[in-house]
Amino acid sequence: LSLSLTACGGGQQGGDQQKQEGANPPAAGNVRTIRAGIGLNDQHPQFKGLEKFKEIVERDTNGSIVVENYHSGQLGDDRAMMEALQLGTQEMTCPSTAPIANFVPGFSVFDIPFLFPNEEVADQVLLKDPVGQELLDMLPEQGMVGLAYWENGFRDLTNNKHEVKTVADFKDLKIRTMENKLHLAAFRALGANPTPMAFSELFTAMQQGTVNGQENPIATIYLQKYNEVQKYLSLTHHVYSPFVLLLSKKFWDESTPEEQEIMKKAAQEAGDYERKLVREANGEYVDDLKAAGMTVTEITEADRAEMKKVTDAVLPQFVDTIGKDIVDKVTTAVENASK
Ligand code: TF8
Repeated sequence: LSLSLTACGGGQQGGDQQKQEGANPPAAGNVRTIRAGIGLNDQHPQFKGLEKFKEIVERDTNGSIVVENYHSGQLGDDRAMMEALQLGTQEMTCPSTAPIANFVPGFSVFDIPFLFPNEEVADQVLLKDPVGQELLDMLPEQGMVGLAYWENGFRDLTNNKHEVKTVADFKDLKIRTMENKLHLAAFRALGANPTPMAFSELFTAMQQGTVNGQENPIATIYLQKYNEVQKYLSLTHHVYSPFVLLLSKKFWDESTPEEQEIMKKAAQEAGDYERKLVREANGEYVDDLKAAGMTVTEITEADRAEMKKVTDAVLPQFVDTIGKDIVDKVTTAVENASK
């Protein structure tokens, strides 16, 4: 019975006319499993957030939905996992918005360098302004449902060649970026030599010198032990990366309205918890990275403004792809939240 229910599921395309409410509610006693996979390791707050999600969902559905969490790319990299969600062969993942932009280009609005001045403004735009939900609403036609924003965080630059303080210092650094066109263009504009690469290949690439550097939030740099292969850390804060907790549309459509409500609420609660853990640990992680021998460089406001000027120049070529409407709504929301 459970097999036939799964096989009859609504299909991954948004165009099908099946009503969500009636779509294949689980038979009594039928347990369905969410396999959730992420690229980061189990020490990262993101994994602890998934554990929280599991706890809430299993409790509130009385075990009709079971959650199995996988870390360190055990189920594949971001792109492979999103494709598996579209096919309905995996149920959940939690990528940064930058790789999601390859599926829904509007999410690239968050790739605009130096868009958010601080975490409070990011929270306001993502969690309170309607544009946050408007972007999530674009996911179902790609076979995915965005349950909530979580936090990867402000991205900082590491490398093993020399200290990076100013725009001039990016020159000749081979930097791994996420698979995202705006990131590539921004680092090229800064004078670096960027190369896109899946996260799972990054550590080895740094170790073997295929790339000189990378950029990720402090928690990732510390918990993935990048200090073992990188000497210099610059607190550039050049991009704020949200995570989105994604569920396959197939699993969503096969859930009852009650289960959908439980998953949505659990995603938000676990996200609040995850955000709190990320923020609490940041300061400590910077100290630990210094103690581990990294040279940590603060960026002056003047140098950051110079970097922004350089990266702003590449934005016009991306406005049409992102959607002018989305760019305007997000920049207005940032302005309002910054007042
Ligand atoms: C990256 C991202 C990653 C996440 C994660 C692996 O650099 O920042 O942390 O997308 O899913 O690839």
